[in-house]
Amino acid sequence: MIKNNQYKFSFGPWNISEGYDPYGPATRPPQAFDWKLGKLKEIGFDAMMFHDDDAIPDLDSKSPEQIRKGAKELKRKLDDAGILAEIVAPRLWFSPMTIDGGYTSNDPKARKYAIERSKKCIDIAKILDCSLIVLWLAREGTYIRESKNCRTSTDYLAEAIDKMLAYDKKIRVAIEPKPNEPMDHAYIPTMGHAMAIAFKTSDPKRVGGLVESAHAILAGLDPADEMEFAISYGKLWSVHLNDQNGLKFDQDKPFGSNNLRSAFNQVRVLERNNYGSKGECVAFDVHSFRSTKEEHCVDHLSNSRDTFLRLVEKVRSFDNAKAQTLIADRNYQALDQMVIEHLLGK
Ligand code: XLS
Ligand code: MG
Repeated sequence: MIKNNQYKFSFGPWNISEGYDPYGPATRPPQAFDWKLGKLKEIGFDAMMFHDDDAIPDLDSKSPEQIRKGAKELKRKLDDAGILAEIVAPRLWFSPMTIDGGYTSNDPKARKYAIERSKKCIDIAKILDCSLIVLWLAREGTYIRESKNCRTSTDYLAEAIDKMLAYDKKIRVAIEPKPNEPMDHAYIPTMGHAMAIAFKTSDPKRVGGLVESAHAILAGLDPADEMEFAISYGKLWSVHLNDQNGLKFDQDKPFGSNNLRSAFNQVRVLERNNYGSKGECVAFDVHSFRSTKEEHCVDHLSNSRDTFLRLVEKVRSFDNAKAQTLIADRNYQALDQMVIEHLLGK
């Protein structure tokens, strides 16, 4: 394990997964939550991310009292392990109520469900001492563009966020944009959309973004630029580092697995903007390859962390003065080669 005393690392229970895909069953046995929490600590992570129902399974069938009790038990477990809860995200894409979307469903009952569920998510976050609510807007879009109206949907989204902000004055909402999958067309596909909708809400200061590398790549964008764009608004509140081989299904490959230079540039952006200095975590939203054996089922996480820390060293040892001279001389040819040689380690 590489030593680290600057960054706080995080992952979610779903990142230790069983290997099923739409074409075949699981290839590894499920691991219990306590086992995952133990591993998280063992491999040098500091925080855990949660969906509301990772924290409280079968959330929809539980009473407020059961939810409170479950969240308190979880908080005790996290405290005993010395682990923070980084984010809580409402999982709005599993329920039969959200088949046509949550906040943007055409059915008012479904929209109401989505808000109620988001409030439960906030209740859980509060008990976990976590103020960051993440919205990955999975089904807020459609397969059939004529079925929904972008203007109405944008209003619905801003109204839903407003209701969350009003429900608890301490929370902040970070939108995790993704252009597609599960939907054909998703609303809020990029960080630009996320920043714009923040300014449509009643309290823009409390609405920001989370960049997932793979989602930016799926939108045909550069993850490092998506991050620094949000940073320029003071709104990059988390990152989901991973990798993605072009325009395919969401692959969630280990960080740097596909494009080391892009990974270097993502770390470079985080480093030069002091990311983490306000408590932001570096989260890895990565999955094991389906072929991974049980005994290697957390290696994608520890490898991503190691790659990140190795790249921090690469960023710090990059000769910025020399790069500036080449930039002043418009010698981008030499700059390009300089980056390649630096990454190759000569
Ligand atoms: C899916 C998302 C999801 C979020 C959390 O594509 O990355 O895992 O990060 O809801
Ligand atoms: Mg993610």
